[in-house]
Amino acid sequence: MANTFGYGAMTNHLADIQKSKAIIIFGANPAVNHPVGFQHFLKAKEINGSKLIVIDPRFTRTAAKADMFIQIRGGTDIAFMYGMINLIIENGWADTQYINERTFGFEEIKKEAQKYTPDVVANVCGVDKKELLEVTKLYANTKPGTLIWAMGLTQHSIGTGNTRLAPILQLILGNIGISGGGTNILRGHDNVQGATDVGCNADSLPGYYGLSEGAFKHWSDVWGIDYDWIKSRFSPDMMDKNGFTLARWWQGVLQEDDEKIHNGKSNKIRSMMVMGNGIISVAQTSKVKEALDNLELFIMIDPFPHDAIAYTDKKDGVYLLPGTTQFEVSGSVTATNRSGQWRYRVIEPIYESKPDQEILFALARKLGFYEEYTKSLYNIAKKYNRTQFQWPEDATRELNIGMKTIGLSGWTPERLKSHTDNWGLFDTLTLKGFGPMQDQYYGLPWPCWNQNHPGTPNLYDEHLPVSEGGSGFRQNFGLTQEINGKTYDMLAAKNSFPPKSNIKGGYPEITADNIEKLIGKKLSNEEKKIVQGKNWKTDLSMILVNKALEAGLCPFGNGRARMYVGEWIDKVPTHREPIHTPRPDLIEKYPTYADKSNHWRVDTKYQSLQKDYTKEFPIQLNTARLVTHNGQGIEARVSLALSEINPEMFINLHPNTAANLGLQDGDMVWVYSPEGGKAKIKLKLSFSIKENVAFAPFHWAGIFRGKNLSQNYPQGYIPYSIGENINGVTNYGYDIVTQIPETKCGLCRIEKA
Ligand SMILES: Nc1nc2c(c(=O)[nH]1)N[C@H]1C(S)=C(S)[C@@H](COP(=O)(O)OP(=O)(O)OC[C@H]3O[C@@H](n4cnc5c(=O)[nH]c(N)nc54)[C@H](O)[C@@H]3O)O[C@H]1N2
Ligand SMILES: Nc1nc2c(c(=O)[nH]1)N[C@H]1C(S)=C(S)[C@@H](COP(=O)(O)OP(=O)(O)OC[C@H]3O[C@@H](n4cnc5c(=O)[nH]c(N)nc54)[C@H](O)[C@@H]3O)O[C@H]1N2
Ligand SMILES: [Mo]
Repeated sequence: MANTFGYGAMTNHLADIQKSKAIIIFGANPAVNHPVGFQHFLKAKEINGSKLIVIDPRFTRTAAKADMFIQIRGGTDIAFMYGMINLIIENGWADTQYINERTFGFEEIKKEAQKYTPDVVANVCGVDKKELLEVTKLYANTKPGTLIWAMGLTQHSIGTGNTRLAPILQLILGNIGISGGGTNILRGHDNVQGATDVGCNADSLPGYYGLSEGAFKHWSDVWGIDYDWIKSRFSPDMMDKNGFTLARWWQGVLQEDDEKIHNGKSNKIRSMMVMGNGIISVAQTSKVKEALDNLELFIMIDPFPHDAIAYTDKKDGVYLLPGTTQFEVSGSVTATNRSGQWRYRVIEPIYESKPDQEILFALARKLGFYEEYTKSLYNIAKKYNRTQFQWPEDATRELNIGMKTIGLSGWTPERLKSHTDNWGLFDTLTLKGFGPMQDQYYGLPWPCWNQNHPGTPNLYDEHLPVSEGGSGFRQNFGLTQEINGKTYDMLAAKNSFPPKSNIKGGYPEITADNIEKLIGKKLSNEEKKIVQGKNWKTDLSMILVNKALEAGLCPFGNGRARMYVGEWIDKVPTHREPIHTPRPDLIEKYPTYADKSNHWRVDTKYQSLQKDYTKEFPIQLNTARLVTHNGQGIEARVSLALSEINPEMFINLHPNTAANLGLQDGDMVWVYSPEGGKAKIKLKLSFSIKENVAFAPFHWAGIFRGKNLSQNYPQGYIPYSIGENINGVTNYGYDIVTQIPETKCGLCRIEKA
């Protein structure tokens, strides 16, 4: 299933934020969710005099540290960013040279931005137009500026549009590819970057290769197994299709409504194995519960007693296998800034718990494909004259062989270990190493092209040679593109290239066919034979990558960043009202998408659901995190100490809203959703949100529609703190590309219980 919550990567690194002169945060609360990383924001302010700007519907702990805080209406960031872009262009604050040399599609963005005059933005976003002007003036004129986002931008039906427009704003200001700049997406779980990179997504093989025949052939090559064998494992029409996502897998079990499933011959999902996910942490948990009840087999592999056990009424075919924690395993993980870390095991697995990979190996044996599953590991062992593979080192070596796209060939276990071992020999501000670690960046942030490459501290930086971590933009989208019949060059302009480049301008990605011309040298006949028909992504010999680097060229070429995507529904990012909007008067002007059939194997509703709900459901519901709890919450709610700090589920309302509803602080209230969900929660009054907005954390479970489920946990394993799960009331609504749930932006009604 897709990692529904994964979005992008940091272009720069956390310490690099200290070099920013302006920091603008859209929909992230690092003081709470990245409290260690937040030290870099505070240092930027205190040491570098940086200005901190926070755009959030809620006055957060991060906002409390801001120089400027704009309390935006949830779900309207596109309108706000276009408002900024419009003012930037009008006032001549755009970096025209950068736009001309390194980007594509600016004129189309300009056209869309012109619609967002300060008056329009004030109306759509619920902000003062003076605030928009002040923020824009400050941010556009204080450089370098870094743009930070996290879940406040992504968890929307227009999440993809949000995450396209934020980098576009940075491109227009020339803020990408410089130290102190960039778009820095603060990632979620430990190793979520690594999990995305290795392909825990339903739309790609490892390394973002996709699901094409070429992608399968590449990985067959890496794994040393027959492409035809892999092909034989799929029904013919499903091999290249996206899978289900975590957000909507339940639709693959339930078939009772008008949203069809498109799962080929297999039809319904009958069993599910969950490894390291809370499962009821997505919207529509009553549907999740129904789907769990209807599975034939449900297996959870987790170090803790999973809340989903309490949720389902299923009596048999439910298994909880004791998994290990990160302290009982070792291996490489990827940090939020793309740097690798080697993690050593702290203790042996305790009691009867087993590391995840042992469970997977045992399963592969039972299912009869252990040999194919481990073939590449045994092939690597052979190269080292061993009869057994070495876990986890050989798994990392497999990534070195296969993951060209993001440049993991330089991440050998030996190098990663030496970074962890010599942790104290790196500069904490620049990541540069000293002594034996000289000429390397801490953790070899990817792309780390080969075993001599130092890693890439900041992406797309044309101030450094490629061999020292520099590059232009990826040349991914063809040599030319058309807009309204006019053809545009997709290679970077003549003057735009990193130092020491053999080509003084843009060039395509490296292939066997173009390499001699680009590097200005001949390959030997033998080299030619080896790389024939390959490109830099599929050439396991490393000849193409190494030769490119020697000529100062980047394997992925030197192209233009794309602001306009002709083949997408929103060719440029487009503001659309949330499906459940508190401003139904704006639906006509900013309608949501047409319903989408076969969206990650299920039909998904947009326009057919969008209408005026505000009479019955007048309050906008925002959900997010607390510092003491984590994710679905089981890890913290089985801790007595953490449970004591934040012992109970709550929902916030502004005192005026509460008073209008006849409610006071401490009342138990029923929260109702348009989809028929309800939850009984304690009311806490707060000035951190505007009137007619509610805020709730999503960390609780164990009470469902007022009913205590604690007898359903295994004996002796009832969490210290249980409560209603707010995802019982978060609304239907999913992103048009990734299908992430619209959990930041629904509607509800609140009544005294
Ligand atoms: N203590 C703790 N730390 C965590 C986690 C945890 O559960 N607990 N979870 C980890 C994970 S998995 C993740 S993904 C990260 C998430 O890190 P963050 O994204 O920082 O997490 P949230 O608190 O969910 O949301 C951030 C902010 O988005 C705001 N927001 C909501 N809607 C909008 C909107 O439409 N526009 C704008 N501009 N802002 C909006 C919310 O009010 C909230 O303040 O945190 C990680 N760190
Ligand atoms: N309303 C609302 N809903 C949300 C969000 C929101 O902001 N609002 N945020 C969303 C986001 S960004 C996320 S990431 C999800 C988070 O939701 P989940 O991913 O469901 O949250 P976690 O509680 O982190 O679940 C991780 C599970 O993995 C287990 N685990 C830890 N280490 C290991 C290991 O090594 N092996 C195995 N097998 N298991 C392990 C933990 O015990 C835990 O049960 O919630 C999403 N849901
Ligand atoms: Mo997350």
